[in-house]
Amino acid sequence: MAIRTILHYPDKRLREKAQPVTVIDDEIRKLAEDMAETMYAAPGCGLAATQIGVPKRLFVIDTATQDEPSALRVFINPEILHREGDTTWEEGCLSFPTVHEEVKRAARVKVRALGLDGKPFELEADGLLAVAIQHENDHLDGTLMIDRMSMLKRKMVTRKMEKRAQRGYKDQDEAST
Ligand code: GNR
Ligand code: NI
Repeated sequence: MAIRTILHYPDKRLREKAQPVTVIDDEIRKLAEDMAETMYAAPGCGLAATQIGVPKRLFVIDTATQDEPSALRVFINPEILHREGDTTWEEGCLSFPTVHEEVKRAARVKVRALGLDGKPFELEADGLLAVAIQHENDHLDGTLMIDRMSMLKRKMVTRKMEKRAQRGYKDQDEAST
């Protein structure tokens, strides 16, 4: 197991479209393990392979709260089959440290994916899990939460992230908020 480096906007690799996983072998199992470890260490409730510079279609999610047992889910080659309703959620993204902004998404989704065992499964989700599935699925297409914000907020966030990159991430993020 290893903690991988999470790419930060404006890293261009975050804009790459990820390719389907063709075989679930030891390499993919190791990648999924590393992604889970990286997500828990961050900490975050989801992580897409794109965010660690691996352009493959898989992500991990664990939306369990602190008092709940961990509930790691691995989604390989996910497809959102159905979206229903609307919700606005204050989202964060590990590729946009310190940014928390409201994003509108479907309130409920039905998703199909392969598990680590290679077997297809379907899941109907609402609440944070539905939001996280849409957020992670977006990463696999190179879509970021700024793409779903108002133009004004998008400009504020991109400028903040560009300044942060220019500083070489040396200062504490909190110092600039
Ligand atoms: O840790 C995360 N929290 C979060 C909160 C609300 C909506 C989406 C997310 S996903 C994010 C981790 C991340 O960047 N995944 O790509
Ligand atoms: Ni994200």
